[in-house]
Amino acid sequence: MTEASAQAVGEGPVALTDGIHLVVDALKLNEVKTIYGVVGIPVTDLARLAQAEGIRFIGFRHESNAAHAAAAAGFLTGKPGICLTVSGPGFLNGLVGLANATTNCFPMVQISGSSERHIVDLQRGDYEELDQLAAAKNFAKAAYRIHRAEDIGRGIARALRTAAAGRPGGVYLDVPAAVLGEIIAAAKGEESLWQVTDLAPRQLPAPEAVDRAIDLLAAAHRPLIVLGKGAAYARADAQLKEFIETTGIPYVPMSMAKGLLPDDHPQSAATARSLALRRADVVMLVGARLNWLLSHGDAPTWNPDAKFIQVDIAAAELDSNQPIAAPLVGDIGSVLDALIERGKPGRITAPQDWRDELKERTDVNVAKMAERMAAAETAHPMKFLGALRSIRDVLAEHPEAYVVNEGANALDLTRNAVGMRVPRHRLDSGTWGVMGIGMGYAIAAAVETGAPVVAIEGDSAFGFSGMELETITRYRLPVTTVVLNNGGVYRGDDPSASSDPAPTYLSARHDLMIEAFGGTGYRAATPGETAAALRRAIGAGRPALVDCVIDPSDGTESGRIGHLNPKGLAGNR
Ligand SMILES: Cc1ncc(C[n+]2csc(CCOP(=O)(O)OP(=O)(O)O)c2C)c(N)n1
Ligand SMILES: [Mg+2]
Repeated sequence: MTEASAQAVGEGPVALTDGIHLVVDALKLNEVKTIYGVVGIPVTDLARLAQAEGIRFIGFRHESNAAHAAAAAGFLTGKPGICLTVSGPGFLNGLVGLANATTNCFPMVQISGSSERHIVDLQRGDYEELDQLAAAKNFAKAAYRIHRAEDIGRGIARALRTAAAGRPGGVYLDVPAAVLGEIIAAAKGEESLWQVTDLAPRQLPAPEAVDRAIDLLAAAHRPLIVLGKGAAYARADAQLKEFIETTGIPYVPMSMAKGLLPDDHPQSAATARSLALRRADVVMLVGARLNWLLSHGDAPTWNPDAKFIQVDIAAAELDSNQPIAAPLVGDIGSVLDALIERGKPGRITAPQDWRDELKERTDVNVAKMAERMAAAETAHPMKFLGALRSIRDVLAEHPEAYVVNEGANALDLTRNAVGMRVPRHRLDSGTWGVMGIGMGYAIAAAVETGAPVVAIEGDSAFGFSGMELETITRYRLPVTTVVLNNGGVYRGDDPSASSDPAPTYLSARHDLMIEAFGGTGYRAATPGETAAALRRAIGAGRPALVDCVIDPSDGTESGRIGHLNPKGLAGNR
């Protein structure tokens, strides 16, 4: 029970509590360890009390970054990350992170204070007036509002459950200032709280659905498994490895599924991806969606006769783009258990000629990449691949390090160049291709795991959350930011059409930025300097930034997705 002021009512003093205490008590009861947020009216005392009660409060410079951090915490822990925002604009700033979490299926709850309902709803012009619940509904998995202090326990339970169960996502929880300030009897308050049991219950697939999928895989000439970040989130690492290795089926990991099996695994077809997608006749999607990242399952990226098996917790995902010949609805761990069990003894074996075909292409592509990287080694000014070769080598000494990655070329090239060996150690722009996740994700990875974090950032991408370098240094987090600084969005040498800089041009000494906050800045102009700086920075375990000076002419418009730019009269740019 919360220690609240006592008040004489009737026979004797009655212990009291208020909305702020009840929110903190409910979060503690549900084992929330950290809140990511920005304080102000009406949530400052809430943050203070949470901290006093042993919940870590990480105070950010901008709510967007706090919300991204909560989302990453959700992905990394499997429990909803919590973001706290103030009313109106603070709430709106957080909404990008909430929407991004929902798009990526990360569990998080954005708890926001809000203004007086009787003023907001008549639009009388309150401080930070906004109909937040109505706004959030469009961008969240669900949105709820608490109207009475006695409903705080229910509201938090409902939000946590909705965020984590089934397909995870971002949930909005509106707590008006009046509710935070409402005083009720402490006993009544305590009785109103509960702990959610079995936050994300297992969901087993039907046996006939499992057999249908096994029959398809067993008859396939060129089977392929595609691992999405849902597979990483499912924490079914051992089952995945067993299923893949006993069947011999080649697999392609989506970017955040890298490391589920080590990237140099002999069955990885990551470097023969185009061939694998174009030729596969039976494709099993595991926690991966047929969205734009997989060309919606369409030819010519895919074999038009390919049959799809889809493992997903959300039945509504099936048939969203292509007919799903064998739906496997359930949690990925349970589905894999069933596939392994019912697939015995050896009902599925990937044909050797298909494995050889992919292996041959993989070997060729790996050799090509090694050549390109070696050629970049001596290039001056430094190329992306020159810096990345050094980064790759230093990270190989630290498989425990988390890698955060965003940008265009900085994203595409890092994804291919830097191998991952451990599950759930890579966080990136994800399904939306969003810029601005960098520092928020890095902070969450450091806070939740205590492991070293290396954020590999395009110079434009970094700028979206760059001020959080101060947060990183204030909390002394073991985060090293590497900025691949080619002087702009995509590249830094675009001609300008006026006396202003070109729209894509940027200019910054990021190494000096971190120095202003008390961190260590490095400037690296060669692959050797990059390796030395990164090695020292990770070894020191303190906030650092390596500004890598990259040739401004190195970089492709929009990286690998330039074809998505509208052509119009600009024609064949
Ligand atoms: C929130 C958001 N705003 C804008 C964009 C458009 N965008 C895509 S990549 C990118 C930056 C690319 O430049 P940089 O990070 O320097 O990477 P580079 O290609 O130069 O390595 C931008 C602004 C986006 N994806 N997300
Ligand atoms: Mg750039």
